[in-house]
Amino acid sequence: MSKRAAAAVLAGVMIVGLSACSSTGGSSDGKKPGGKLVLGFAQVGAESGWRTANTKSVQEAAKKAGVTLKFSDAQQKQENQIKAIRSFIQQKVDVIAFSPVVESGWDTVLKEAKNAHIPVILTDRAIDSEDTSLYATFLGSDFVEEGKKAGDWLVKEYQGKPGEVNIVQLEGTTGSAPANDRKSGFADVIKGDPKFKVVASQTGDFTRAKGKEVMQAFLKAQPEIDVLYAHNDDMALGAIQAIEESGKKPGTDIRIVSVDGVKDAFTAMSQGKINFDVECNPLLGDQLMELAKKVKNGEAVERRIKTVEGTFTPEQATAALPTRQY
Ligand code: GYE
Repeated sequence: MSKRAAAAVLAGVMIVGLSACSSTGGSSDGKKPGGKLVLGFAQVGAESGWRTANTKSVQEAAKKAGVTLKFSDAQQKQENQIKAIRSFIQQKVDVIAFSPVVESGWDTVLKEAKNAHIPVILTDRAIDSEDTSLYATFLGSDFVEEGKKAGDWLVKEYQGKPGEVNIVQLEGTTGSAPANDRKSGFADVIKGDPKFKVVASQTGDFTRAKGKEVMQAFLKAQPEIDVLYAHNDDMALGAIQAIEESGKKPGTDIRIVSVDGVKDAFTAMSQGKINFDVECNPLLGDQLMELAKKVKNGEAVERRIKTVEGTFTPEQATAALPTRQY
């Protein structure tokens, strides 16, 4: 990160920190006496279309629910997220919610939240801590299932067709739950048939720019690529540019399966450039606000709340495009 960006993050954390004095203790209805429920939300960053939709959903839902939202953007860095969570603890927010950049390394800061009696909600991404008392609930998708859906499509697509299928994989952020799980779910399904070969697999950090860059490297190093499996749409969209610039036709010369289901990917599908998209729902805001109120009130909540999602063929994506929200 540049010094300027680092200073901006620090300034953001400090501004959030300064408003600490206005917080007072909570009351039993989940609100400050005479005030609103204060939710500290530590977001991953702004790396993808999915993330932008998720942020908007959380911000709009907070407004609607009368929740005061303290929002922090970690720019995909765990250390920034830890700083933001510490700052929320200092400010004595009522509830902390966050979408962990990576799965490991959260115990210390979450113990601090626990000691301060501030309930924590995981949204979107999980952590791998054995101490499940460190968070009240986890709201988000089943990423292993998403990887399996991508694999199932591939198996069906190549059923009865002879010859090897060379696959390149664009992985999400290293160490993140969606990257780990989408990779393992997919691998589990395709391992049943030796004709499927993952010939190259590398992280594109969930961004278009990196997706393009890594796909360019794949195209140079791999003489035969049949399929691209991208862990999110933004990387697939970046890779499409690389494929086109190399003189190949995305969706035809190289078949593409991706995850998320954002509008830009649906547009690419309607143009025949992506062959299958596994949906991952970013619209978690309303459910998050409801959960925040409940955990603040000490009400019981389910430990794991899975979002309901489907899959899209190009025909289905084209039909859904006019009304797609994100
Ligand atoms: O798929 C990707 C984003 O955690 C589910 O993060 C989320 C993932 C999503 O950057 O586009």
